[in-house]
Amino acid sequence: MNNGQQIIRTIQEKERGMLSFFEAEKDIPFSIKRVYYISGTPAETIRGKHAHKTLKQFLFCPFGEILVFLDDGIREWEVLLDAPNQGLFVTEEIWHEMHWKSDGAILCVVASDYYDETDYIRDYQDFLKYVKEKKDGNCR
Ligand code: T46
Repeated sequence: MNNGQQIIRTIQEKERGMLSFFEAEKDIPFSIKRVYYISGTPAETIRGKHAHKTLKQFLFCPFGEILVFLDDGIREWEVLLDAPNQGLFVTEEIWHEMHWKSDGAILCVVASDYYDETDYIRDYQDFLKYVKEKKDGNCR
């Protein structure tokens, strides 16, 4: 099962720590148009709770622990981001919620497009309706 998890290339040195990196086109299967990050978030905070109609994103957590719940309208799964060398692709039409498991965990995101509020589906019932209509449309 492809759950979106991706190892980020990392160089670990005993004394100097870890250097992780990814490169546009080589590691990320979309053009990166935006980078954002979320900081200063207390443990127990839940963010997200939406899906995107077209946006593709790559999430990673270089510090702390964040549990991400994902739902494509048919199946649900979760991915724990708890190491700097772990990333997660969240493609379009995936309901996602991020649960902060540690104080101040940092969520970094690279995205395939600029910020556009009209790309968000923020109501879960609307999301289920949207994916069902898309699926029924594709079956015709
Ligand atoms: C997502 C998850 C992983 C902007 O003005 N520009 C931006 O680039 C972003 C990302 C947000 N905003 C504004 C929109 C809201 O007024 O920042 C405010 C907070 O955004 P939101 O409540 O959507 O934040 P999260 O943490 O629930 O979701 C964010 C991203 O918005 C979303 O695309 O997939 O992180």
